[in-house]
Amino acid sequence: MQIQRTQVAIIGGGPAGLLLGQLLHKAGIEAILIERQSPDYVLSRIRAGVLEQVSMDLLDEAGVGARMHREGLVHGGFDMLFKGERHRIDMQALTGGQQVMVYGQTEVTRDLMDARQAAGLPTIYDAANVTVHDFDTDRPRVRYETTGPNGTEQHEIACDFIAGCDGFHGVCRASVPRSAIREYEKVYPFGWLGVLADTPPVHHELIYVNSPRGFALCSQRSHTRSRYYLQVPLTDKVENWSDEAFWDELRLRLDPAARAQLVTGPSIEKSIAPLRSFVTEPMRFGRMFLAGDAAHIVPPTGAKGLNLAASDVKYLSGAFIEFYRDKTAAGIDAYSERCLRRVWRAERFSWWFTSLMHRFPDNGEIGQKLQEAELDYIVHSEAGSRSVAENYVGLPLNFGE
Ligand code: FAS
Ligand code: PHB
Repeated sequence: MQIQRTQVAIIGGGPAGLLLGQLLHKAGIEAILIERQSPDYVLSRIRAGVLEQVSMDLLDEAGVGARMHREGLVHGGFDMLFKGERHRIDMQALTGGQQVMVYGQTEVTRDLMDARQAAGLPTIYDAANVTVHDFDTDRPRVRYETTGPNGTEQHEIACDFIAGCDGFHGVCRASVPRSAIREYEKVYPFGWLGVLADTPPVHHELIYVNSPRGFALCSQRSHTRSRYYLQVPLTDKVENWSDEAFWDELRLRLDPAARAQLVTGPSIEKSIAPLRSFVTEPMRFGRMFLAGDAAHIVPPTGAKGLNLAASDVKYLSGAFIEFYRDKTAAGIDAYSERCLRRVWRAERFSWWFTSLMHRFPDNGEIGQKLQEAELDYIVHSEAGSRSVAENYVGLPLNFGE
C-alpha cells in the first residue's frame, strides 16, 4: 500500500473538482484530485452551455477565464416560443444590465484541466475502486487502485478533508450512513434528446420552445456550432433517432422564421439525458463535503447545474481557506446551510421552468392551455418577465440576506 498525505482529497475531476483544486492551489492549499475516468472520457461528455456571472467571476478568480472571454458568447436575452410566436426576455434590461455567457462545459473543463496540468498539480486519472474512510473523524482517508506495468497497486491518501465532487453516481454520498442523510427526489416523465452539430445557430440567442408536440431548445456553442434538444419519452432510445428524424421533429416544433433559418448537418454527438430534481441534506458529513452534482441535480431547463456546482465550490474553497489561514471553522460549519439556501432557489426555478415548458402526459389538453396562458401572462407582464430574467441570470449570492 502506497501512502500519500495531503490537506484536501478531491474526489471527481469534473468542473466542481477541477475548479476547487484550482482555487485551493491559488490559496496555497495542497490537494490531490482523484478521478475514475480518463481525461479524454471526462472531456467527451457534452453537458452544460450557459454560465452565470458568479461562475464567470469564479473562473476569472481561478485564473482560467481568458479563453472564455475570448471565445464565449455574451447573451443579454433569450426567446420563448409558444403558440407559434416568439417573445424575447430582455434579461439585460430587466436585471439592471446582467447577462450570461454561452461557453460549453467541455471548454470550461478543458481550461481547468490545462491549468491544473500546467501547475503540475497531483491528479490521479483512471483511479479504480475509490473508497472513503473515517470522514467522521479528524483523520479521514481515501483509498484507490491503479493498474500499471506491475499490475494492480493499492494507494491510500491521508488528509484533513475530503471534497466529494464525484457527481450523481459517485462514491462519496453513497458512503454516508442512511441515517445521517436525507434525499429529496422528483423524476420527470420525459428526457432530453440532445444533438451537437457543426452548423451555424438558428438564432443569435437561445430559443426555449413550448410546443404541443413537446419542449425544444435551440442553443449554441459558437457561431459555427449548435446544440439542440428535444423532449422525448423516457422509453425512447437514441438509436431510434436518425439525424434526419431529429431535424424533421425540431422543424415541427419551431416557428416559420426559425425553421427558415435552420441549417442542418451531421450530428457530432447525440444522447438522451434523464431529468430529475434531487437534493441531499445536509451537504457536510464530518470532514467530508459534497459539492456539485454529488449533492444535487436540477432539470437542465434553467441552465443551473454547472452554475450551482460553481457556487458550492466558491463556498467550500472559502471555508477551507478560512480554516487554514484564519484558523476558524466558521466557514466549514456554515457550508451546508449556505449552499442549500442557493440550491433550493435554483431547484425551485428549474422545476417551475420545466413544468411550464414541457408536455406532461397526465396534464391533458387543458394542461397545454394553462401553460400557454401562463406564458402569455409572463411575456406581457414586466413583473412576470423580470422574475424569469432574475432567476435565469442567477440570483445574487446574498439574495434574501
Ligand atoms: P460531474 O458529474 O460533471 O463530474 C463528476 C466527476 O466525478 C466525473 O468526472 C466522474 O467521472 C467522477 N467520478 C464519479 N464517481 C467517481 C469515483 N467513485 N471516484 C472518482 N471519480 C468519480 N447542466 C446545465 O446547466 N445544462 C445542461 O444542459 C446540462 N446537461 C447535462 C446532461 C447530462 C447527461 C448530465 C449528467 C448533466 C447535465 N448538466 C447540465 C449538469 C452538469 O452540467 C452538471 O451540473 C455538472 O457536470 C456538475 O459538475 P460536477 O459536480 O463536477 O459533476
Ligand atoms: C446547452 O447549451 O447545453 C443548454 C443551454 C441552456 C439550457 C440547457 C442546456 O437551459
